[in-house]
This record gives sequence, C-alpha cells and structure tokens, in this order.
Amino acid sequence: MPSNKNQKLDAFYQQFSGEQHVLILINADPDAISSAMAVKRLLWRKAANITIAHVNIIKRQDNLAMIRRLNIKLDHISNVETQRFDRIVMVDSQPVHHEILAGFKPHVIIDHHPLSGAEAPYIDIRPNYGATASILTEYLKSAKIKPSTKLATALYYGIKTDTSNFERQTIIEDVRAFQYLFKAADVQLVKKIDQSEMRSRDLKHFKNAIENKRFRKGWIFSHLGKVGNPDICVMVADFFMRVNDANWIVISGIYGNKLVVIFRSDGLRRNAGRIATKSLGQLGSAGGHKSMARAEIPLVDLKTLVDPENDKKVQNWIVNRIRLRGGKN
Ligand SMILES: [Mn+2]
Repeated sequence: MPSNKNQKLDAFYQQFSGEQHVLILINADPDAISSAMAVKRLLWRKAANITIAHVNIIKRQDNLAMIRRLNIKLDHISNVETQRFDRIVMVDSQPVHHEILAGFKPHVIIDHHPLSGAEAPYIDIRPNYGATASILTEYLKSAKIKPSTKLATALYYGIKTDTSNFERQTIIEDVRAFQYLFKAADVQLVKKIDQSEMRSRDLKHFKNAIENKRFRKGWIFSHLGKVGNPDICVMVADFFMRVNDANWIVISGIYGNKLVVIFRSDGLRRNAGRIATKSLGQLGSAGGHKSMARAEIPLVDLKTLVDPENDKKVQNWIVNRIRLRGGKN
C-alpha cells in the first residue's frame, strides 16, 4: 500500500470509474456516517451513483438528530438492492465486525479498528487513529476538496464522539483534522446534536424525579417507576450530578422485568462500584467503578422483598438497602 498521501488517494481513485454504482456500507454511528459522507464527496462525479447503507438499527437520539438536522441520506441495508452495485466500500468497519457486513466482499476498506485479516483491493487501516473521520479528512485535503459546512460539521462530530472529546485513544493527526474542520463546521449545531439525547416524552420522568427525590446529606435518591428505556435513568442521574451540593446520586427505574439502579458519585469519597455491589450484588448483577455504577435486579426476586408496583416503597427499600448494606450512614 502506498504511503504517500497523494499516492494513497490515487490508488483509492483507481478502484472506481465513471459508470459504476457504488455502495458504501456502515455500522452507523457519527464517525461511520460522516466518513461515508466524505467518501461520497470524494467520488462525486467519479461514479454513476453512490448509496450509503447502514446495517444496524439506529436508536440513539443524538445519532438520529445528526441525520435529521444535517439532512443525511441513508438507507437501511434491507431497503437496498445490493446486487445492482459494482463497487462496495466499507468505512469505519471491517467484514468481521457485523454478520451482514461479513456477507460482502468490499473493494475498498478505510477504517481505524485493528486489522482483522480483512482483504480488499484497496485497504487503508490505521488502528492508532481515534476516528475514521480523521483519516477521511486527510483524503479530502489530499484531493483539495474543501468540505461543505454539512460535511465538515459531520466529520467534526464524528471525531468528537469517537475520541469522546479527546479523552480516548487520539493522536496528533486527529487533533489536526479536528482543527481543520473547526473552521468550516457549524459548532453551534454540533452542540445541539450532542445534547439531543432526550425525547420530549422523557421530560415527565424529570418532573417526577425532581418531585419525588429524597435529598439528604449530599445523597439524592429518586425512583422513576416504569420507564420505556433504561437510558432515562442515566440521563436523570447525570442531570442531578449538576447539583452543586450533591455527592451521590442513585436513580432507579423498572424496565421490562428488571429494576435498574444507576449510581453516580463525585468519585472523591467512597467507591460507587463497591457500594452498588455490596448493597445490591446478591440480588442480581451489580458493578462499576469509582464514580459510576449500575445494578440490575430481576423483578421475580425483587417481589419477594418489596412490591415493585409501589414506587414509594421501592424508593424507600433502595434507600434502606444502601444505608444498611452499602455502608452509607
Ligand atoms: Mn470509528
């Protein structure tokens, strides 16, 4: 594989010709979506048409917000006639990463996950990069393509999420790509997308959480009752962490046939993972680390101790259980 950036771009372009139908396959997340958009831009006027298809079901509200607000055209693989394509491109994934992807023989793979033995006429895998979007930003630069606001915003968000704001595996190339995109990206829109984790119907849980909370000596407990998605417990817990004099947050909810309990702490005093394990570990699964933990208890087991239908009793039961067994005083 050529090492020089322009040689790489040439070798990439050699895989395509003007009359081809190109299918870009992704496991959709912001890095994969934005990388696919960049490939589509690189192939503009260099292929007959280009379709981006995702193999996963997109559930995360922020990912859905990205697609909606940036007006990105994606199709689920089940709605795509895959036989009509001459060229398959995989970005941010390799065939072994997903059973649907495994059914394809890609002509091009561009990724930052460790090399899995994947083969293709053109492969560019850089496992030290924090995001595939950083790699594709370099391709755009080599091709002297100035990204549109939409593309720059998507790539910027891709790098931001995959590196978790540069808290995860990152190299200087990621920082450089990020800096380059910053000039063209709509940073305000990125902020809006990033914060679009909630649906309007989730708001009632916040209202109940605030009204029913027990707040004493830096501890906030709140049981949300039945929830349509356990993520709402995490969102409420993270929200309460913003309360200046709260050191410990314990938010619970009933999801399906389980009680889910989310722990958050400032991580300075006792260990959240240990408190979760000591207080609830015998009843189900529990664990975590210093500042974050989670426990899940099957309702069949909970029923022998407290009535799961009675939200007030469940909240009191959790408070007492943590006070007696978790070491809270
Ligand atoms: Mn990625």
